[in-house]
Amino acid sequence: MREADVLNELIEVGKEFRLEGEFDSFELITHGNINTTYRVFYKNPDKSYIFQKINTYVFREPVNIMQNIDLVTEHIRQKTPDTPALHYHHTEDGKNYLFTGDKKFWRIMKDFDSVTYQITSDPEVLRQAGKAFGNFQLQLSDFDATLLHETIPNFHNTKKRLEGFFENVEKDEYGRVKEVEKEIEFIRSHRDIASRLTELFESGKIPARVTHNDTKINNVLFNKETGEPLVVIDLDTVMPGLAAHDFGDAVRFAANTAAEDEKDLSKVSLDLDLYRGFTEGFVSAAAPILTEAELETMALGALTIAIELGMRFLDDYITGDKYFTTRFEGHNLVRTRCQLTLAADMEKKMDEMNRIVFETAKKIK
Ligand code: GN1
Ligand code: MG
Repeated sequence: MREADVLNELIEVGKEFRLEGEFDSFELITHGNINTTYRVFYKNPDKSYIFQKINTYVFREPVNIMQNIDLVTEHIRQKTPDTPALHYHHTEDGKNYLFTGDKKFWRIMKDFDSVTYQITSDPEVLRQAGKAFGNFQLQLSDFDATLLHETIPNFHNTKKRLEGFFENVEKDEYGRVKEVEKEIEFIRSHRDIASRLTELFESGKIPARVTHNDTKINNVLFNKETGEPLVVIDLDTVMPGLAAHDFGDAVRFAANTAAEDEKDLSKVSLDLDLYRGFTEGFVSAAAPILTEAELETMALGALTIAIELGMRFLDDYITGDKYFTTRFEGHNLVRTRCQLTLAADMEKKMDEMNRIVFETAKKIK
């Protein structure tokens, strides 16, 4: 889309939400892989907002997302009235979203004066992020999950995703399977271990919780001065899930020594100091609710999500790159290789990863 068209679109959307002041400028935020996000600046008074266009190919029922977010943020607000909370603006007819004539789905969130991290080598940052996601879990531990819409069914049902993936490999609709035999073989040989978490849940050994389900460190906003977490954002996938999913997704993103789409695989590995930082933050914050059986699945959660996401990227690659936003040809394949390399490294470090979880838990109890 041309810059001038984006500008006009944003101005029109801003008007529908009756924002104060005059439109000034905007910047595209490029970290998300699904929705399109802009930071938009207004003047007289000076204020900035986060405008998001929801990807309705991925989120088929976007109104349901907004209902979930309302309920969850309200629950958190009641528990911690003095801490910052997400706030969405409303249109004249009282809705926290806008469906435009051309079927685009928009929402506008209050912007926070904060810092975010894409990648860091500082374990303290991970400890704080762990605290934020552990707390999030704790705050929602008494939330009635039946109130939530399942915005993407079976989102972290790794076993089911694997079934779908191998069906798509059989179909090979885009003729790309021959390029990625090695990656498919890795996933095939890890099918059992990647299904274990789903099976533990299905057999009732670990409980379902209300989880965030997209715990990348860039979904935590930090206070610029104190370095403490301010607020957890991106609540689009808040749904019933497992504690190990939230723990694991955060670890596979933030304790990776490289970016999620690093091409040079020699840079990709799991950093145990970063891992320890996140574990200490998460486990200590969520300690009041985590069961022994859940603690046993934390490291497995990291391995599972790394394999699951590697498989999701590869699935998208072999089915024509329709789901994730790709920024260059073969982007999904680069992402796949990075996640699978990370998974292989985690596998070697599983004993140590488990030990760190238990050492941390012991210190707290
Ligand atoms: C997507 O767009 P973003 O960054 O919020 C994806 C996550 C993946 C992530 C990988 C709804 O999240 O599941 O882990 O990309 N979100 C959805 O970067 O599929
Ligand atoms: Mg997200």
